[in-house]
Amino acid sequence: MIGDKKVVYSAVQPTGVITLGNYLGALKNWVKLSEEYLSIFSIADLHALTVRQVPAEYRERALSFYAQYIACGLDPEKSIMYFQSHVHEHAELAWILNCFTYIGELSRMTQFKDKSAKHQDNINAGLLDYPVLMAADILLYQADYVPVGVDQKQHLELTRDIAIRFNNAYSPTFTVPEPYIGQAGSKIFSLQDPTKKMSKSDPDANATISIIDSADLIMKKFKRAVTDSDSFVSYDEEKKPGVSNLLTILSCITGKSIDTLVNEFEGKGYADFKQTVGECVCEELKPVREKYNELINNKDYLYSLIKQGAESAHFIAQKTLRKVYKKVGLTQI
Ligand code: ATP
Ligand code: LTN
Repeated sequence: MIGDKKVVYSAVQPTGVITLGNYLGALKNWVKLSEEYLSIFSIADLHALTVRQVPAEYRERALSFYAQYIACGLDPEKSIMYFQSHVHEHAELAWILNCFTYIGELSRMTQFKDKSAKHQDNINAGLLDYPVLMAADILLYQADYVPVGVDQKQHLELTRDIAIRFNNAYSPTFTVPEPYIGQAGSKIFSLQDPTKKMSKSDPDANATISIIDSADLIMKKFKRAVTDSDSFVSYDEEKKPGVSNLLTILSCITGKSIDTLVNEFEGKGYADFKQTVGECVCEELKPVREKYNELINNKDYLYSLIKQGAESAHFIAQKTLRKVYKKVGLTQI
């Protein structure tokens, strides 16, 4: 809470491309929530340094992500939108919270286990500490709700534990946040291996849809999407993960229930089904792509928004950090 307003906070790391999974699992919900709450969204550019980045590309990508946030419907005049690295309080609060987090808790995190298996040559301390920085992001802004995909639920639970631990050790300091996980789009799967989540950094371009892919490319990717050897549309996550994933995507976009969609496709084959899913996704993403193309050519405008976002975020963050420093007994001057 800030004043009498409930706060929504979320972030995405600027890695790979923003996918249909990120859009349906997170960004679409951000837009919805931003109409009702004080909303703060960041580009988690410190987080993504846990994996090696090429500096010049990284800078470009972060800017592109910011433009994509706006293209998805977020309004920088209504929500606070900024880069994590522009608000130094994130790193500072993370340090304090490190002293309230146990190594055992961090080493149990699924994302840590997955990422360390994937980057065996670079299992750095940042990878382990990642959820503490995420807790700092959220707690700095006294967030009530954190809209994320289901894969981030575990990090949210840890954030809550850290907040409660700190509040109990001193006095109520942090709002204890709740995850906001939209039902249908909480997990969208890869188009090539529907047992794996659709991931921003998947090296197989056919496995993901970028939210700024051209219509042609989107149609091609859906045509190539892995299904199964049956020829009827029905929902069964275990036996028909590919078809079920396409049904989820279609349901998220059209707002129709899975049952309604299954009825609509009765007697129709996979070719028709994939064509419809592809067309619906193209239709949904057309305005996003158009708005993005307009924005990305106006860099001065984007930088002015980013600066304004950093100032607004900093104003809130420094208040919380000052309170925390005082509570733990650091000398105030
Ligand atoms: P990476 O592959 O680089 O780890 P990612 O695709 O998992 O990235 P994140 O930056 O970790 O993306 O996530 C951004 C937001 O999108 C988070 O809220 C996350 O929960 C959500 N999200 C990511 N992938 C999916 C998915 N496949 N389905 C639904 N939501 C998703
Ligand atoms: N860890 C998240 C990205 C992220 C985030 C956050 C999400 C960083 N800070 C704060 C919500 C709130 C991820 O990997 N998807």
